[in-house]
Amino acid sequence: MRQNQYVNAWIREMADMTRPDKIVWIDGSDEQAEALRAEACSTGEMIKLNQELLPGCYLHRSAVNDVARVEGRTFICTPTKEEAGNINNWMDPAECYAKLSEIYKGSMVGRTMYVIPYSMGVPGSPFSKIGVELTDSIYVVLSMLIMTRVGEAVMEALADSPDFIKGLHAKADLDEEKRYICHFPQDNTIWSVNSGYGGNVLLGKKCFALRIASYLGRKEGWMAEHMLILGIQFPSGDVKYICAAFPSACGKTNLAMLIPPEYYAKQGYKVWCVGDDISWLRPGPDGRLYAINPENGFFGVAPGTNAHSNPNALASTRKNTIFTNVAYDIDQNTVWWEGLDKNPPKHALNWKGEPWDAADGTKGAHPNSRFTAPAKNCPVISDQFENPNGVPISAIVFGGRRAKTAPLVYQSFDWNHGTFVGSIMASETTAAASGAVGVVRRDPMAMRPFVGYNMGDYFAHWLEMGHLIKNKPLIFHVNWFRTDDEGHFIWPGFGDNMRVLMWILRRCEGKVDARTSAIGYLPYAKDIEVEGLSVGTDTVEDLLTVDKASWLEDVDNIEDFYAQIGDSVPAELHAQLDALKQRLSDM
Ligand code: OXD
Ligand code: MN
Repeated sequence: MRQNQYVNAWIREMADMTRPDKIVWIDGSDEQAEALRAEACSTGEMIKLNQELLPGCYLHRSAVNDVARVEGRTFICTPTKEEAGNINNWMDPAECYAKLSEIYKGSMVGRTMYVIPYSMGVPGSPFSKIGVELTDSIYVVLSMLIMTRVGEAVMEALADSPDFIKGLHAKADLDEEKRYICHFPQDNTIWSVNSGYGGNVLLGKKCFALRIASYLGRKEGWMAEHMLILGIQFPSGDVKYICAAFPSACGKTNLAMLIPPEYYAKQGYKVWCVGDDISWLRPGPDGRLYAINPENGFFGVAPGTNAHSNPNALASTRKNTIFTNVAYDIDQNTVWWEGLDKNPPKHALNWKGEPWDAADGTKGAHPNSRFTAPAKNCPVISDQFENPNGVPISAIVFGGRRAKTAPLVYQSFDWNHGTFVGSIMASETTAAASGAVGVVRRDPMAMRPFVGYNMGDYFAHWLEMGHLIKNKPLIFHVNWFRTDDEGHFIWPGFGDNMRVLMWILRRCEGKVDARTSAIGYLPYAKDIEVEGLSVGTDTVEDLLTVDKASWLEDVDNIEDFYAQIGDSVPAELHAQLDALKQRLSDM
């Protein structure tokens, strides 16, 4: 493989610290991957599943204390605390390097260090960026082979440049007390230690493609966002693209792969998935905003994925997929999770690898159990998925899980107001998460855990991008999660969310009127298509109401949140908040 002096020098330095027995370069070949799979199976790190039912599929279990991202142990190590801001955890870079060096020291003795050259985005695309991850985990290697583009072509694209993101991962002894996920944006460096859970160790994903990339985007005039990308194809063949940001557990993967309701399907509408989690966006030569999905696979939550909720995601997992922390069906040598179907295996192991009987009331799969599946498996993957120039974005959609406050959909007045709408995004905690139910967590642009610098400066960058994009997408907010007095969801959701997306696209084309409200433009209920739905236009009307009292309460909560972010919140957003308050008072 082509060598690069900067990569080599850095590997030497990291190997001097971690002291692996061997260093192995990952070339992206099937032969090498197959040998690593065999090795992982021989040590018990992975289980080869039934190759007739699930060809190329494997099961992996992470340590019981290591099953999710650890926000409390995730740090942004900028030279000053102010650059990281009040929402991020901050550590002084020198202190962090020193502290983690102690943990890394000798941690790979008796182990192999794998060198994974990878590209986020198609190698050679103007959007793409290169990373090299060093890891002592075969699971990480095999997962990165699914989630990113790995191997020779990447080193060719890097050529003699020093411009790559350096990621070091060591499992060490998986000690939670010494678990750290640290980012050094000024050094293009990520250090992750004492974890084996995907979100903490597949460094191309949240660490690079969101935290480091958001920092680079600000410096270089583009955006890294926690957004899915989908295309809606009209009967004419024309495709319009939408980016959408939702906090974790609000159905991003489901929306990204939605199945059109019959009403649209029979007219010839189709939906294509470009990405389910991350978008990199930059203005194109025609002044529009273009997006790529920098990833090459889906790292989806398994529980709840089924033939009704998301048949396309389920189909994506039927080959060449790694399942993590799901239940194991011993008789069939397959996997199972809550919500897959109503037939839990009779003879099974739970996600911890213990004998498990569904009748005892415990969970077979961990609620955050995952599948790592190649994007190309998805039956509705877009033919633009590999387009190096990305797809033009007509609309940006923000969303949250709100039982009462947010209406089904509204449109922002303009880009600055849309930035404000993104900045006040929020979700209410559900019974599925630990802690109190119904507590509002503000999650601006769904980026709260993922902005690699000061949140207020991130807002300023959004406002600045408004000047750089000549033909701006329109910005909307949706809420699929309003509930009735008994706590039942009112809107049917899933594929029927397309009905709302269609209103959004008609707004983008100037084909439908809207009414001005205190919070933005609201649809006329009659303009949301309800044919074939169990809910009618009256219910849609209810879903579009704006309750003054709950919004004023929300304004107080937003004021507190802005205060928490501090002085970096742009004056423009304070002005937007004041204007909202005024409009609500005038209601
Ligand atoms: C994810 C997340 O894993 O947002 O995508 O937590
Ligand atoms: Mn995500």
